[in-house]
Amino acid sequence: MITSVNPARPAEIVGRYDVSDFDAVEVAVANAASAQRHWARVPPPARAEVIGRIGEVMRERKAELARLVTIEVGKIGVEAGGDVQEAIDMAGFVAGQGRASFGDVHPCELPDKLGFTTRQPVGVVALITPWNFPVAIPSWKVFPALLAGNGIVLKPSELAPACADAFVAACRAGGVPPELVQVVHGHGDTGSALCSHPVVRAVSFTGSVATGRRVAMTAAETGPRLVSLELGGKNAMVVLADADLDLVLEGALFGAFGTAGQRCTSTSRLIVDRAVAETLIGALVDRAAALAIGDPLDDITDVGPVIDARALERIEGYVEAAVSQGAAVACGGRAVTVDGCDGGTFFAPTILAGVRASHRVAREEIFGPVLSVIEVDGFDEAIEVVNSVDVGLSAAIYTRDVNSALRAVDLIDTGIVYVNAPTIGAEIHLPFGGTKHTGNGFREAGRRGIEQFSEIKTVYVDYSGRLQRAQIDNR
Ligand code: UN1
Repeated sequence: MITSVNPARPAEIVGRYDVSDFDAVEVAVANAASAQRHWARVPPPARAEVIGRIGEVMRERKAELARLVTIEVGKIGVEAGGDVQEAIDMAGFVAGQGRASFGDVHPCELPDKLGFTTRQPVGVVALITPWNFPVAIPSWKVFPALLAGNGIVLKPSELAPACADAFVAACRAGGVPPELVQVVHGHGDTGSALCSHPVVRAVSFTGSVATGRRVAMTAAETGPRLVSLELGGKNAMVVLADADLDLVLEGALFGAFGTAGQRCTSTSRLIVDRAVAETLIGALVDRAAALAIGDPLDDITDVGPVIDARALERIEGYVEAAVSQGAAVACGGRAVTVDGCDGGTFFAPTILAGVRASHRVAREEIFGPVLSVIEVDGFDEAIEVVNSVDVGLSAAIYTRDVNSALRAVDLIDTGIVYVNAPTIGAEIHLPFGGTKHTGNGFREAGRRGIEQFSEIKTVYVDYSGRLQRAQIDNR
């Protein structure tokens, strides 16, 4: 059994779910496979209409879904609404793609011959999603996979099963054939039964680098299969000496402490030119210390809980390690209790000053409201520090100088770069993903979001009525 609880009040149970064992995975895959055979025959514009209707259902249910996001994963109201809105936007975008081109037409080197490409479904896809965007991230995977004509088995995080069930209920209410989208609940064993199932042809995973490696290995050992990975970040915001510091302040607070720092795009390193560091740290500390930590159902709350006690312990461990390596806690740095939220796992927005690029806290993903400030001398050192980690999801540069901004865009090794905006807040019609250990080359969302769920088919049509040999008869 999985018990999902409210992280703000862990005694409050959101739901209980049976763990899907090997047999349950077997049934889910078989059902998805049989429904997929019919779905693959539905023309893409008709599949797209269903996806559009799912978006409408989610719009009608937005408040209800957002509330579930708040009570299951602890997001404050506006951010929970944003999570659901991201899925609604994705439905609209993917629905439009149902009438877009699925391939290209090419001239052929021989007369009376045509070449074109189209896309075919891979079959049954396994989608393994994290708890931190419990509606948005399933939508990034489910909608493109549906448009591509696949059957789906979704394995959500064991920390957000209720949101996944509500997401799938909306899909069915929108008209998805009931068997086509299956959900299995569980931990690593359920995921690995799914990833190694012979009928599952593609696996799409979002989560940590360590789990991503295990998923890829399991899928490869019994594959090959298409595997797409969207893994960790260690996202940096660079502040050059000429930056608009008021803008930096707003961006850093939202990037680092929005969603209690639990986005894979959260700003985790503030790489500041020494010339402005003291002023900036002072202003940041004042503002961070004034953020309201509390029940995410409460409108005045800025920062809700972290997901669970394990996360709290991990975050505390990082702060201790930073201090023992010579950093200073400029604000926060500790767990806090909130009235009316017994056992809630809250951590104060934390700024660590005097962090060096080599410190553990500057290299590993923390996934909590902790911002490490690293001081540098100028542009070159800033870029070197940005690129000194082994992941590359999102980065930001604040400067008023267009030359520095665009040079940074060229030199920063991440999948997403923001200029004068924080590291969070990607829009769904642009590609999302990262370099180095953040991923394996795929991008989610945007026009290419469908690539991980479909195979390109190259077609030659010879209407000459005779055998024509390429590379021979025309030479
Ligand atoms: C994630 O943190 O896993 O760019 C996804 C953003 C959101 C998505 C984040 N639109 O911050």
